[in-house]
Amino acid sequence: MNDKDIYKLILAEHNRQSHNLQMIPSENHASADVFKALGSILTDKYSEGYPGQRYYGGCEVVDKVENLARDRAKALFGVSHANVQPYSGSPANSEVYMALLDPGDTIMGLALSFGGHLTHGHKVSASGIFYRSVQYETGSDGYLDYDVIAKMAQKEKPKILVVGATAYPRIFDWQRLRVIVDSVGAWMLADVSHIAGLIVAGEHPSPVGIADVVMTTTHKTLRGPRGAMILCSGKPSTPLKKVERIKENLPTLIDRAVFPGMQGGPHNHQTAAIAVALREAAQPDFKIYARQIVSNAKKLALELKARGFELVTGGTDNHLLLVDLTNIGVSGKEAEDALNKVGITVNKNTVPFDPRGPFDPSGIRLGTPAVTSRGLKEDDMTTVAEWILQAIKGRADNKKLDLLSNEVKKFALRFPLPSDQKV
Ligand code: DSN
Repeated sequence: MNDKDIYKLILAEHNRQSHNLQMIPSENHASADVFKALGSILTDKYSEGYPGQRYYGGCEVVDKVENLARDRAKALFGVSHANVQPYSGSPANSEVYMALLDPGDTIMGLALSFGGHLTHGHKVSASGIFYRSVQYETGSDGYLDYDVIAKMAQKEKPKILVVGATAYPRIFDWQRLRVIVDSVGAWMLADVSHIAGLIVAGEHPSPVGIADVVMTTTHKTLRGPRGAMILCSGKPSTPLKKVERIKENLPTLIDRAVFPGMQGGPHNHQTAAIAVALREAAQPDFKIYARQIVSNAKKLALELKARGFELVTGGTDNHLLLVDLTNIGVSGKEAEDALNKVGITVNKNTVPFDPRGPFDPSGIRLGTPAVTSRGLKEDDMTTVAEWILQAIKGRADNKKLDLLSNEVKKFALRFPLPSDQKV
């Protein structure tokens, strides 16, 4: 690479990732094939529009790429329509709102400080600025309280109920949520970005066939490139005729909101890399991988609890753990910093009813997708839990943190990143 400045930084990031354990639950390690597609010549091509209906010439190859990605998405998730063009999750959610709502309509989503997402109606995001937003919370036990959600829906009459989270360690009862949505005649959007890989592997119930629209990013448990997809069922797109906002028109409404509503040219290198990841996720060993993510998370939960850590909801059903550090007497930021020093990368996070602010909240969020991609198993979670305890306890002792950091590095290097593994 001629640009030595960027080359050095890429190497530095490669070293950081391979010397450390990445335990931010929304991160993962994509395969060498995904990287190859991302770094390909497809990045040079403009192709506004959809396969067979483009505003540019020379799209015969990228049409095939996009069709392959769409077909693989449809087969993997069991839907009849997939839009694979969203640049990432936040634009994808905005596109769903644009498809189904008018400005000022009511969005009801899980509050960010209770594990939701900015784009589920948080007041400083477009979803909270251009729409009327009402936010539900979890109960004091950290679980969603479906009765409370039902009552709020009756009172607020949302036009769309958004279900999904970035820090919720339990499964979603999609059927129960559908009953709530139907009782007020709203749309239901399932944002499964965090759990998509678990869903396709059968490790978490699927909202397909229950929610009206399913949105997922492609780089979390699904282990692809950064990107997103919007999935639904209904009749295929029709040419420029105006269409009503009814279920059977969902594909047309979504496609028009993505392009030309929100986006211009699709990122064809990203689309190709999504197709690669979807093929990988359809292989039998992906099921084993997803089962191991959950198994590792459950083991880590047990080991942390045995060391005195309190977990929101007491444990996990999925890939992530939310640790409330109040009883340990350390803040989320202090814990994140201490763990960063020893090479365990996590992120500070609010816990339900957090008395502290988001810049220095009471908790940390931990996840197992990335370390499972490197091959860590249940027994390794015991080692990791002990390091977490030692790093937090010894946070003021730089000598101790250095020793721990060497141990973590030695251990981490035994598990090469998937993109470095010989296949
Ligand atoms: N920022 C992502 C996460 O960390 O969960 C969600 O977009």
